[in-house]
Amino acid sequence: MKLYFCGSIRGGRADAARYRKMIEFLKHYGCVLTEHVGDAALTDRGGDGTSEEIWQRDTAWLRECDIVIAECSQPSLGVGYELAFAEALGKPVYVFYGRDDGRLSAMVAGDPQFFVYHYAGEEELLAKLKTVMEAAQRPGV
Ligand code: 6IA
Repeated sequence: MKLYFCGSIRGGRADAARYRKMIEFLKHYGCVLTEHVGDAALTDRGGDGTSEEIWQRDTAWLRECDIVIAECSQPSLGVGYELAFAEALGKPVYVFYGRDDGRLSAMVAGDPQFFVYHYAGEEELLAKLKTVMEAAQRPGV
């Protein structure tokens, strides 16, 4: 299975360690195309490559992937764009949000095509991620 993980880069790196934990967990289920999103060395300046190169590569990976998993606690224009792009391609999209503040964008929280999961703490996050991935692995899902 090819997984596309979305997390904030230029939107802010406050949750980078959480992305890394999610990516390490997701690697048990397949190939995470966007492993760099959890890279501790990656700052909100966005790393190497021009924006055009990043867009070309990431949209190619979105076309190629089987499933999209996004951590949306830190608002990010790029993640919002990726979610809409994935939806237009008909990809299954799973969104995780770790705050209980009702501030997840209505354009994500209200999209009937997205599967949105709220969680409190890492243990609950990983338990919900496990449920999602086990279901995604079943034939016909
Ligand atoms: O607007 P943001 O930068 O917060 O958008 C973050 C989202 O856009 C992530 O889910 C990524 O998939 C994508 N994205 C943004 N910047 C990059 C990037 N920069 N590389 C890959 N995807 C990106 C350079 C990273 C470097 C390690 C090569």
